[in-house]
Amino acid sequence: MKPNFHQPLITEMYTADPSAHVFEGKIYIYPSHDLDHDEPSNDNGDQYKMEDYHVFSMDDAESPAVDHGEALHVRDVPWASRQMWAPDAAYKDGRYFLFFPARDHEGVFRIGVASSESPAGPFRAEPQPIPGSFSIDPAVFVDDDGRSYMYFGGLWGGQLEKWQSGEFEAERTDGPAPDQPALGPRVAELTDDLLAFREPAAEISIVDEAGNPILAGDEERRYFEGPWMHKHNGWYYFSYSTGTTHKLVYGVSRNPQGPFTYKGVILNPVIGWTTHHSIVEFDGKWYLFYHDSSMSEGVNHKRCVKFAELHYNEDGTIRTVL
Ligand code: FUB
Repeated sequence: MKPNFHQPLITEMYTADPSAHVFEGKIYIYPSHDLDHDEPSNDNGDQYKMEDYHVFSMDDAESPAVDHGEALHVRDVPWASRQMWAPDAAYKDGRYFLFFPARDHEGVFRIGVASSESPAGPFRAEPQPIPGSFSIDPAVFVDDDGRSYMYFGGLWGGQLEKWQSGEFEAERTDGPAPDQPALGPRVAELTDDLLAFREPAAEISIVDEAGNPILAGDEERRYFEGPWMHKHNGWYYFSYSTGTTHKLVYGVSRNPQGPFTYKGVILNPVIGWTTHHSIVEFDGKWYLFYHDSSMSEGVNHKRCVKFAELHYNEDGTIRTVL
């Protein structure tokens, strides 16, 4: 059946955090696979108990999303113990790579890589997480010049606050004071084989039009989780979720590592607490892939992937998706 904008694309299971890419002439979607359970929720995100990934593809924007089956399971990742959260994928030199966060055997979120000859998987995981990786929500961007970058990081259950000193502090939950610059997402350039960071990850700065850092208390604009990078007319668009205010917003820069100047809202709050997205160009049109919790009538950890067309204004700003 032809999919409709803002309607669940995948109805046979709960899915979230869709990372969409065009591979081999099709739209491939790499979502989280939400488990259907009714256990209680908390601010640490323990209800997001995901164990595996399925990959989906659409022949074009008018075709249904086809499930290619289980692409990777936590039991096949030696270093991971639980919570296979929001993944992303990339293509380089004839191989496809799946990047995913999970808790290691000490309960610390790390980011792993798995690879395959096919965009649909199955993917074979590296035995160790990426050295120097931490927190959640990897998004990998391969630039026109062949250089690749991973963006990542998430507050609260995503553990970013625990890394403020550069070391993991298990008990630390406080972020910067409201009048201080917000905690930034991280970026690291990847090695040519996409299996490692070239250098330690750096903190990204997001600033307002006057060049002042967005403050931790500015919950309408500060970074929370779910980064995505895309390029349009020579500008780098860094988009993300504001978490507690449930928006998808973005900033732009001439440099893939920022600083990014805050520009506006891509999507207003949807049904459910989390909001997480990707942006992809297919056949000359741009699409926003996102999720909400409408299919479960509002259960935060039972989400469904949706998509809609995305439009730019003449000045390059993004029109809020309605
Ligand atoms: O799916 C689990 C977590 O919820 C993701 O990592 C976050 O971005 C949020 O969508």
